[in-house]
Amino acid sequence: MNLELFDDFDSAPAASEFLCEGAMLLQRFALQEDKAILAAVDQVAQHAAFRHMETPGGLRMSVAMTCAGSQGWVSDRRGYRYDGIDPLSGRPWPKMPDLFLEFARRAAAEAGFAGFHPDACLINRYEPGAKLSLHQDKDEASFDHPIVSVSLGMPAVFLFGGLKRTDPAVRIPLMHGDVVVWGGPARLRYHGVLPVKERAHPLTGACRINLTFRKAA
Ligand code: MD6
Ligand code: FE
Repeated sequence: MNLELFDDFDSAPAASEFLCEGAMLLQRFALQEDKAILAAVDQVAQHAAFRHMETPGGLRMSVAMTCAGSQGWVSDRRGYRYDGIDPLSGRPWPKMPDLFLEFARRAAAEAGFAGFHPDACLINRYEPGAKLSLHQDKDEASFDHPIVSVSLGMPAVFLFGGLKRTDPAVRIPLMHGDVVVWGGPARLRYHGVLPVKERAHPLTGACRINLTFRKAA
């Protein structure tokens, strides 16, 4: 085999990997749609700009965020929550693009969660050095629905822990086009992203875009 073929960012074949009961890594599942998804992200960001939210403790998050859908995730001095209104514009968040809905539904089904219909898409933008500390996704009204997470652009190392903060975490490299689906008994596992290293990607430059689809309300 010519290993140089796989030296490139996006040339390895699609594959899926079982992470634990309820969690799957679908490698390069978003590759065919990468440009269309990134174009839709640009559209969303024209109406709801990327911003660095404040944590309840008053720290500026290193990751810049925006949202699409009838619900958006918000963090400020009052805490974390979902809200139908973008606090920056005072208007509803941009509608979820049909492409997003269809893609999230298909990825969830591939991982064994049929009938997923998200109402929130949180879009994270990482510049070199940006990170996400270990956390649980628990602001949603019900944990009966999975989360679908799409990684585009610069690679990152995903930390995947257990149900307690102190449980050991494994390190999972996430490359352009990779999708993680997460639900059932894995839904409340702690996870995070290590500081992203600079390694410019042809489509995004020195940035990583992550979309997470959720059923929030
Ligand atoms: C990220 N992702 O990959 C951040 N949450 O940039 C998340 O926080 C996340 O990837 C729940 C399920 C999958 C995820
Ligand atoms: Fe998360």
